[in-house]
Amino acid sequence: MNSLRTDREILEEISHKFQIYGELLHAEVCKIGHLNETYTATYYQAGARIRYIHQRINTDVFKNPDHVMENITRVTKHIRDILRRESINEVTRRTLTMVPTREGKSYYRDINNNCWRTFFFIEGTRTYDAVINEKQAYQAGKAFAQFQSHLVDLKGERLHETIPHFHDTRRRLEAFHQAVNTDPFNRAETAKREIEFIKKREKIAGVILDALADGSVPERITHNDTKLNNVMFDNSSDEAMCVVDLDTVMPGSVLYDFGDMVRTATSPTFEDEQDLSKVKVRSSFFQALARGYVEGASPFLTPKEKSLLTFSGKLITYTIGIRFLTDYLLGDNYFRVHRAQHNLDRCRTQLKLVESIESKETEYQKFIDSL
Ligand code: GN1
Ligand code: MG
Repeated sequence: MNSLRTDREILEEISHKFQIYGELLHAEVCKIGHLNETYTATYYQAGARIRYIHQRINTDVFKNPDHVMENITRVTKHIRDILRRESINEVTRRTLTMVPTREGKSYYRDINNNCWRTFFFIEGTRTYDAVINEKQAYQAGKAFAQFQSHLVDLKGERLHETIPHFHDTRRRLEAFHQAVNTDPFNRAETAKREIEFIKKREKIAGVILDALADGSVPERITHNDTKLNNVMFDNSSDEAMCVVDLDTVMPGSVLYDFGDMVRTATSPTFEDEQDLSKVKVRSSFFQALARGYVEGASPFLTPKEKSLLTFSGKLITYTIGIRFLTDYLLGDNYFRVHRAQHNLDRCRTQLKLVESIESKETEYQKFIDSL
């Protein structure tokens, strides 16, 4: 049966479908992200070892892989053109490079309807699941700001919405309420405090949505998944080289991007830390991140956007907390889990971070205003 094929067999097949002509030596699962399946594959090609990333797109989440790949193709080409025009060195370490299939397509659909795509592996870089020093927070802020800035002048049709209403906190709350009310796995009892916490703060849900709707915050092309571990840092200089995971690049608000950086680049902990006493936004990291972001985004950032940056950190963290809890209540179908209550643990860290931001919100925003 096909479903029983080993990773090796699957990757052997995949390896002949892309414009890679060497022999596959070995491949490893790359434990990154909660959704797609990612492999690092080493080939022997023209006398050298060369690595690629093969990735199976999660089509339950990304229902239209053509749209995802069209967006990524346009965006990476646009960035590559800018970097070349500016004579920046190491362009293929600074933006993702897709390897097309032998038929010239952006992805390969296998006999089981799995969709596979391939990128150059960016050598000499690494990712962090938790931030270690302020310089990294600064670098991450700057890297995502630059990414947004590169896309300000992308011409042509509006990008596809690869996941409609992705950061729509109101809709996320509706789904949450439904999960609490139906409680199909009888888990609500174990999350009483978290449910209350979320209900108490519902009024913040519409702030950015309303501002987008009335035009006071502009729609822009944004990354939408700006977790710290979507930044590749150079092994020796620790410079942020490249931002990856471009599946959700689509029209949105830069505020959500900044918010997700606050969520992931200011606490010393992993997203699923169980000791909540360790989970907190540290001021010096927040400041470094904000400095990097505002420096990079100042050419386009409006005063209104700037005034909502701290709030957006709270809002997106709250929103992701809601999503983890909803998934927990509904039986963990969306985010990959590795232990019992994993999504509940993830929700708890998010809510702890929300509290942590709340306690310093005015101070943090004052700092941003001073930049
Ligand atoms: C998912 O799996 P990953 O790291 O690409 C999710 C994000 C969440 C994140 C939480 C498409 O991202 O929205 O913030 O998990 N991506 C999608 O870690 O839902
Ligand atoms: Mg992602």
